[in-house]
Amino acid sequence: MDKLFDEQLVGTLVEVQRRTGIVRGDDGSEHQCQYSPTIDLAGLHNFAVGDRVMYIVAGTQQEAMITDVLARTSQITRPGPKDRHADTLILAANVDALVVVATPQNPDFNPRLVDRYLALAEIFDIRAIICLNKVDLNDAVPPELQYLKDLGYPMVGCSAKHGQGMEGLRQALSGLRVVLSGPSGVGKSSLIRKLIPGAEPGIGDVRKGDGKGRHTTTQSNLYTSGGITIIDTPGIRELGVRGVDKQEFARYWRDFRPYLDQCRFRDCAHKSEPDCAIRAAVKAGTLPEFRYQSFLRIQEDLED
Ligand SMILES: Nc1nc2c(ncn2[C@@H]2O[C@H](COP(=O)(O)OP(=O)(O)O)[C@@H](O)[C@H]2O)c(=O)[nH]1
Ligand SMILES: [Mg+2]
Ligand SMILES: [Zn+2]
Repeated sequence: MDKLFDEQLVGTLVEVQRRTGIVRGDDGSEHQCQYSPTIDLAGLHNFAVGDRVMYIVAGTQQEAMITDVLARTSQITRPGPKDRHADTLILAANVDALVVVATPQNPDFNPRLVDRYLALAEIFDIRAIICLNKVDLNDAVPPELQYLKDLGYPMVGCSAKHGQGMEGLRQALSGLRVVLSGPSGVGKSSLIRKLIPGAEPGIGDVRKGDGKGRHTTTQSNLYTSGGITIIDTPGIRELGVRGVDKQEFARYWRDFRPYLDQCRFRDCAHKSEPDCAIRAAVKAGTLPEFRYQSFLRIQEDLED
């Protein structure tokens, strides 16, 4: 007997393709759905992996379809092409934490990049967790990371290759939906493979049915295993700090906040202004030079 009304279900978008999206229902079943043309994405910019959606499953009368998108609790965004500022791209939706992956060596430890991702997490208003991978190569914690840990950013040391610290990382990520960030080569894909058995990060999901991997690097995927959910999104490397008000930028540096009201000028850029509380704190050694240098470098990229 035909149902009079199609039952709308709630699920999570685990893969976004051009004309269809794969929705995982709360019962674990997956459905390849069309997007209903009636959905108004204006405020949401685009469908993103991690979105909570309403959908109807395929029936005799119609194909499976996403009928609505629920409001996001958070989103990781990337500015569109430089000449098209308005085109913000949502890389991942409803993310609990940004994991900032760094290495002591191979590639060399780069505090500037760590600071950049930490600032992005503050901008997106999601928590950050620092992951020092490849501790098998060198188990000394860089002093900059120790400083950031003391500031309150959780830090876990591990080795995706040899297994040290992986249990600690699992515990730190347990119950969270995370995105791994960091430059190429720090071990993001290796960590995902370790945390999510069967995941093939960077080459698309392996569908259960046919077992064929989709060999594309542009698509994002959502993986879940043992209470950890990871959204693997290739665009994460191009994350740039743009679209942020230059005047407000210093607020995203957690350790700068206590000083910001003490600069002589309200619109102090903390560069060469007299009586700048930030520069005074750096000079006095209360704020570390590396944080200030990261700040200047990234602030420079922002438009006035
Ligand atoms: N020694 C060591 N090498 C690792 C570790 N994790 C990853 N690698 C290696 O680092 C290289 C880059 O790893 P990959 O996961 O592709 O990094 P991604 O670019 O961040 O995704 C590969 O050759 C990995 O085998 C680790 O914990 N220790
Ligand atoms: Mg990778
Ligand atoms: Zn100042």
